[in-house]
Amino acid sequence: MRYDPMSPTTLDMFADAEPEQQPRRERIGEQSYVLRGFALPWLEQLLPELEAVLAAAPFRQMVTPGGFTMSVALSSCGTWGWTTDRSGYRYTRHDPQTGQPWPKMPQVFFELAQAAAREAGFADFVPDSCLINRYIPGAKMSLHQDKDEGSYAAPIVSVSLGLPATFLFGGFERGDKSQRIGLLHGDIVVWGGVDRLRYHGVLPIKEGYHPRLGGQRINFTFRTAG
Ligand code: MD3
Ligand code: FE
Repeated sequence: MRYDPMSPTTLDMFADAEPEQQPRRERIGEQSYVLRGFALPWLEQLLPELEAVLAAAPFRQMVTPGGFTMSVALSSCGTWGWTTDRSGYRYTRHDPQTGQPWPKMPQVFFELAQAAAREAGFADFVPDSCLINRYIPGAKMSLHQDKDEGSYAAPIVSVSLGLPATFLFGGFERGDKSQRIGLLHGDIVVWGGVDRLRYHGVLPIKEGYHPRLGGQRINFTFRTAG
């Protein structure tokens, strides 16, 4: 850093600090952003609501159409819940395990997703589905596209909690080179527009212990499905 006798000390202090600072908003694609720590101020409101949703619709491991049991356990809230079984992937209004409608999306979930979408340039995001994924160490999600929604006009908002993950952000074909993006507790990723159909996945979660969530990673995926 060049010494500048004309610069006030206070401004110099910020000029020095800036390159060290983790940017709050990282652009990872044309219309994709990581919002570092965005969910942290919301956490103590989110967790009790998460408990209530899971009491009504507990995590369960689902089977893919190919007959494989997913390593990630799932639940949902909102009007539409994503499910899979031997007959295919789809959104349903009812939890197939209880026969009950999926739990209502807590207001604070909706508000967080909408605030994050706005921060990434997507005004008025109205999610009607929140998929809740639980990863224990070793669990992963193979490269895939999210193609089960009625329209691709809306963005997708993903909230990471608990153990860290390495997210794979690929291209438009399975074989395209993918970026590896580290996601920590409280980070939010928003994808939309031209990036909406990019391949993505999650590498196997490493053993660890998170002081607030224990030995797991929980991800909320907000979508407009209906
Ligand atoms: C990139 N879950 O449930 S959403 C999923 O960490 C899923 O559990 C991820 O992928 C997880 O389908 C987080 C990641 C995501 C969603 C949609 C995208 C990434 C995307 C659309 C385009 C590009
Ligand atoms: Fe996905």
